[in-house]
Amino acid sequence: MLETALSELESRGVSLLESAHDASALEDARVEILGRKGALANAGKDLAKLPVEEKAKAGKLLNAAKQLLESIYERRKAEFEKAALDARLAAEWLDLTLPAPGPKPGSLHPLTQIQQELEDLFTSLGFAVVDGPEVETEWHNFDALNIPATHPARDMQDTFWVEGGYVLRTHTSPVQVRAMEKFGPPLKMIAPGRVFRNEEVDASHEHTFYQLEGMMIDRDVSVAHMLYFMKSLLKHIFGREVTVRLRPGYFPFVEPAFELDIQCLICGGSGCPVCKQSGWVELLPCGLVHPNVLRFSGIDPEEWNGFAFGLGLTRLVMMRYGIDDIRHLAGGDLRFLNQF
Ligand code: FA5
Repeated sequence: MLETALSELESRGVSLLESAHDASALEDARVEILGRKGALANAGKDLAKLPVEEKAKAGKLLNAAKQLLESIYERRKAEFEKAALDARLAAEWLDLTLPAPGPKPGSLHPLTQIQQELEDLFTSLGFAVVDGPEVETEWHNFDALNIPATHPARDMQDTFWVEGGYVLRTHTSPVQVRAMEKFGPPLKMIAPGRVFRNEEVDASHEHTFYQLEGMMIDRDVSVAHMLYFMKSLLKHIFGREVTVRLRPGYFPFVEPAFELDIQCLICGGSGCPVCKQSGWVELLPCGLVHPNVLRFSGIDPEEWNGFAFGLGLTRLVMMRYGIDDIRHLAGGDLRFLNQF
């Protein structure tokens, strides 16, 4: 009786273990057949109840069945372990001979790109590119530009004062003064750079922004010369005619003074937050250098005269690329910068 039962148990075990399709089905089969409370263990209990003379024979059969089933289990377990390892190796395979990806290439900030384009243009026109300090003397930033301490024009450029009579420069115009002092006439120079103002920040105003100063001192310089260079500048940057308007302006260091505005390229002139709904953006104030400014820098205004302009470089970048908020340019957000 027990012999028949054992042989049935053996074939059921063989079929369960052989047909397991994955490691977890194999484990289920092991528990059912070979486990502590499994079919073989139960058969062992039945065997204990047999009379002594039958016990030895049945015991041998049971052991043989156990060995067979255990060997099948071990073989199948090894098969699944190998398959799992192969799959992992295939998934994690790495070609160590491939060249490393290396650092991501960066690109120049749009402000730097336009600054460099303008430097190239103006050097080709015979201008020098000069630089000045960002922490300026009060003299260079204001007084030498015909803006004495009591002049109301100081209020138009409220700034950050540093102890000892220094200011964070409010414009690039002090570089005109330094260039006149250093080189004297005749002079053709541009000065791109960072400037600072105590400013209410909005879509078109930053407290820290960039300007590009231009100056030419020679004999018989006229407004026509000035317009020629400013038009060349705009044509170079936009590659096409853009609508501008020239209107009277006021700066103590030029006389006559003009404001050159560009029709807003964000809204096409219909009005938006960048142009404060006016359709025009202040971009390029300019004028003929005031005789006092020449005199302060040791140049004789009877012999020499000149023009100067102060381009809003950050605003120019906004117009060229259609950037509708100046704050994008200082944010350092790579999602924004990667577009250029
Ligand atoms: C000046 O700073 C004069 N130094 C320009 C000048 C030079 C006039 C030489 C005559 C001769 P203004 O404050 O307008 O002027 O600034 C010049 C330009 O800088 C503006 O037209 C504008 O385009 C830009 N700008 C001014 N304030 C800001 C600001 N807060 N944020 C961004 N751009 C500004």
